[in-house]
Amino acid sequence: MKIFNTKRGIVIQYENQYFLSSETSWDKFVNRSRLFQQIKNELTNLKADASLAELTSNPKAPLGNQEIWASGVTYLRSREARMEESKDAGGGDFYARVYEAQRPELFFKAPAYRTVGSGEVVRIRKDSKWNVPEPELTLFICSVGTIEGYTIGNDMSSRDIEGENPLYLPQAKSYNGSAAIGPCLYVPGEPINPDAMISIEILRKGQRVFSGDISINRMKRKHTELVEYLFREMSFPHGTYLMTGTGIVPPDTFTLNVDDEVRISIEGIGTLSNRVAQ
Ligand code: DO4
Ligand code: MG
Repeated sequence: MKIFNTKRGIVIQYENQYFLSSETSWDKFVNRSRLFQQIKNELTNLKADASLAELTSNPKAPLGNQEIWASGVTYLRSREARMEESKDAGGGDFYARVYEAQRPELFFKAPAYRTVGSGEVVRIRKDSKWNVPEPELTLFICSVGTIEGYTIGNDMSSRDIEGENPLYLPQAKSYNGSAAIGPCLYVPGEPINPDAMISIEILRKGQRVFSGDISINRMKRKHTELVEYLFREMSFPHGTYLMTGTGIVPPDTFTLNVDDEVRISIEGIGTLSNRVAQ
């Protein structure tokens, strides 16, 4: 089941049919435990409407008042790339340690008003020369702490700023337009397929300049482990999103340019597509 936040309201796609929910508040609609079963029950009172399909090709971010949090160094590739970029600053060892440590790296990425949806622009900072997208499976966790759905996230990152000093992480990671999620909230009856692939392609003037893919089962940590730490000392009255870290980092010679298009796909969810601006 996929939930789209559209200009006409909340559209549910289930078994190739489309339904408009009578609930108009995104926060109220998504922030429920056993979300799949609850929505499925509600569908029995709704009438399928094929004309709603069109709205799902131009959705808003699947977001109300949820915060976006992120996990770091959960894949070997992220650990390697970050050790390399920060070695001159003497920060490399921290990434190796956090990869092995019991406590994961969790950081605040963005409030809703700094987050964009599919079809909108993500930004690179004017004071940075080395920028990459980070394609990440993103969990939706309701306020009681259970994983209820998934979306695709782009954790835009300034590698030169983070590499200069790990203490600059908030500046490398959080700025206007640094987070993208979408195109929908995927709410399956079971946890997502552990072998689902994440893939990314970056287009420049229509030509592919980078592509990569990885299976989500290459992640070192369990989704529930990340959630358990996130919820230890924080409450989320509307539920929250949690990006689970990147397993794909372009080579060190690559940086994003203005007008590049970043397309991130995850099996079962769809494609998050964003143009880059400054
Ligand atoms: O340690 C810094 C951030 C890591 C991150 O964003 C990732 O691994 O995806
Ligand atoms: Mg990341």
